Amino acid sequence: MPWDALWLNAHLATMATGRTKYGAIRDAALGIAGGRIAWVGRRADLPGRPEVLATAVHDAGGQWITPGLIDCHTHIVYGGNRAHEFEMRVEGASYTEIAKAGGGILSTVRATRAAAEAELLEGASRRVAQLASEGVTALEIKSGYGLDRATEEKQLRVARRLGERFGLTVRTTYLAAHTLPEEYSGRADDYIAFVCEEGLPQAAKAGLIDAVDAFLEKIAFNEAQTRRLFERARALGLPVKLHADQLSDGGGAATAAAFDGLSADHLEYTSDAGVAAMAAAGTVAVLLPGAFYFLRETKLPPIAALRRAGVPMALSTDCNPGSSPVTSLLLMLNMGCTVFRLTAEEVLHGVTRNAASALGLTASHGTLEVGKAADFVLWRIAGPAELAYAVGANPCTGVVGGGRPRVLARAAG
Ligand code: DI6
Ligand code: FE
Repeated sequence: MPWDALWLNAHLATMATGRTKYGAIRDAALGIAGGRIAWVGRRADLPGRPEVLATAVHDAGGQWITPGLIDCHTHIVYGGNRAHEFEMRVEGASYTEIAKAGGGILSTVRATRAAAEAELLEGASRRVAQLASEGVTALEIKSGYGLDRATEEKQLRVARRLGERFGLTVRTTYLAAHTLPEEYSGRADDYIAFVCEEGLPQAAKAGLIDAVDAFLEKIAFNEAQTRRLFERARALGLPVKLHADQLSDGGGAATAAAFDGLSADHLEYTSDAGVAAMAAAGTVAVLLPGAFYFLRETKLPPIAALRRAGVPMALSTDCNPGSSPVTSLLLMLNMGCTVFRLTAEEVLHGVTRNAASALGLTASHGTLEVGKAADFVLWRIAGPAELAYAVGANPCTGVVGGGRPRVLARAAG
């Protein structure tokens, strides 16, 4: 018996490059074995009778199957929330003003330092359950609300535990260069030295880091500080990514590209030169419509230029308490289309194939192709565009992760 399971009576959005939109195959079959995809194609082309080919045969009832969705940029592990700052902002204060007044990221740093590890795990679990209920099977989780050794590592340990608890693929990103902690006030270079010489190598040694990120911005770190950190990361064999050009053009896209960055993220203020550098380096553009919307930004990222240059575009929630308290990747598909003017096919590539690329997971994730992880989602829809179309709907009826059916945990709140 070659395969463990086979799905029949399904339409596949494989998201693989091919002749059809969405890499679609209608009236298809999908076989899996040993946690990997073993066969993808038209039902009519199956090499034998289903019962002979697989131990378990499932009827998908005419539903669509996509690859497991990938949320490639989250800060989902944090203490407290920032509803009070939202209240201030809607009454007129700006994000930058709140940050300068000691609020913003630093208020979440205080809450995250104070929270016990179990408390962080429970808080983040509610949010991760929400993402998983919409078909997310892999996500990236950043540190960056600790800014000291113990708390950064606490966040990263929670990230790893979330992966185990939910059976999800989790990629961790070390973001100690998120903002300057209060105890280093006026000494940003000293803080970067601490991060490079102690925080980063020690957390890496503990096996907690898959990639390194920084916030290159006027209210955070400058280019020289970012480069110093990236040099250290690359010397340790770790890939980099960057919060780039979110609130102003700091040359972030080009800086990420110069270090063969997996991705440059946000990009609202990225210049043509930054786009060209990303295209040359193969750096993925991670677009975050939730943050754009939530901060009521008006300057759109250079979507047309990215498209023209052939830069792969991914899309993510940026789930965080300050600028994007978003736990719906499906909502990001809709906003990617309505707010950023991406096509329905582009946004779906953005949470599958290109999101895998932003995490260095291209070989194993992001498309329905033989040899890749058996991570996929069943949807009660008439076509893939429906995933980007409806707001607040969740047509997910089943998830398979690593070849195993998932219980869809609906979040308590
Ligand atoms: N950019 C963002 O949008 C988040 N971090 C960053 O560097 C915001 C994080 C926060 O406000 O807590
Ligand atoms: Fe972010």
